[in-house]
Amino acid sequence: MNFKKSHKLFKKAYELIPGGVNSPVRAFGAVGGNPLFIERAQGSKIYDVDGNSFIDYVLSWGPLILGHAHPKIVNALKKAIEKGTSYGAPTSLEVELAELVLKAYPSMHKVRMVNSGTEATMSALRVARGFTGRDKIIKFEGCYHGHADGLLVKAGSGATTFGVPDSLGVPKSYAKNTIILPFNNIPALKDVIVNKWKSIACVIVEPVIGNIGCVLPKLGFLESLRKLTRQYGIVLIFDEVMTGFRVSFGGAQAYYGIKPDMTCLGKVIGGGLPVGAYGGREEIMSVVAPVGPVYQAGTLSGNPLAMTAGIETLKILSREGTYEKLENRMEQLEKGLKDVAKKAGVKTRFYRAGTMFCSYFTDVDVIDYKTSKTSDTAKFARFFSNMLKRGIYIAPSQFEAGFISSAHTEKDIEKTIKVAYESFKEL
Ligand code: KE4
Repeated sequence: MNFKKSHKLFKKAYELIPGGVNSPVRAFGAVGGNPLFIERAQGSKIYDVDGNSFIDYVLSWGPLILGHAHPKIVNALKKAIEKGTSYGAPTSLEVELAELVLKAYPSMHKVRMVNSGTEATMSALRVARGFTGRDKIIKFEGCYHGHADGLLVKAGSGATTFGVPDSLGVPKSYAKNTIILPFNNIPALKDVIVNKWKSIACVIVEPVIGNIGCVLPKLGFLESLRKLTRQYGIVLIFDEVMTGFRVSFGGAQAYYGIKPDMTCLGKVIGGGLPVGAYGGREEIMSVVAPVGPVYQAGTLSGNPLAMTAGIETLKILSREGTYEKLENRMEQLEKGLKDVAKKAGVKTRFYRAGTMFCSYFTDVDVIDYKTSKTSDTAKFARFFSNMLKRGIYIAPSQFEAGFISSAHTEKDIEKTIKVAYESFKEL
């Protein structure tokens, strides 16, 4: 494979854009080499500017659960765009998507559309603080909730990849209101809540952590989290920007049977266009402007194109059989990857929730940020490039989740498993 045009473009981009990318993890910093510049994508495949094709397991970091350029979404967008792109006024599309989301997430009585996952979580925190009158928040080490200042305190996404868990530029005054706890550790959580509950507005959590790879909640962890937060009047926020419609149609909350007070969504509900959303119980959402005193706004929030893509996506996802097909493909991939790693004599730990997954190069059970760091990232980097040169595009960082779509065929998975075997052997 040659990547000449990508390299040329990267050189130019590097002069114009910080690191040559519009989001850090895309720079291949964790795996070495230069990022590929993508020309187009279709179904399970992406095609770079040098004409190379890859089976894609990044899927724009989760949104494209139906694969790239799904014909129904493309056609719906073509019709929508002829009616204009944004009005800054309410439309029936916002009502339709809100209805679809609230039906799938009954823990929410009201939902507000925004333009990214970051906006969703940032707004949810402000609402929780406004509702409780308390200032502190609890998050878990390794969880990434977007780049709002108070959340970039031991973030788990790009920051972990670059080994800089805190971000410069976050005022100490913000960080002091953020309490960081280890995931899956109830005693630590209980200790903080029992002693500090009067100042704690909310706990925000990725119910399955997708930003240090894929880390599952231990049995009872989410239940204890729910019980403790309810007991002390602390708002429980499930950040389902990644897990929403991915772990199951109803997200991790349906999968694990937990009812949070608020939920943040993004990615899948935009069908590949910029969307985020936050919502929750009636009484909590009643503090949101213009009804209540907590302000939040957005020029393009609920814009007709993003709503159209989201509506089409959720309609197709809600169809009988869609999740069974996704599950079958995921099982095939999981079994295959585990088998060939073993056959090649490479120690890995594989985790998945619904159709998000991660394979760590470690023989330690990965249950939190600390144990995720036992993975051999140099080995991961070699595995990444072995897969890439054979036409398989996985996340360019050990500390990211992989995703499949309903466009991934049995043959795609067979090819992926075969290439993974060669890539493991070549390590
Ligand atoms: P955005 O602001 O990137 O739309 O969403 C932030 C966010 C919030 N919550 C969770 C659980 C998330 O995973 C994310 C964003 N995920 C990363 C992937 N690790 C986006 C990829 C990137 O930053 O380029």
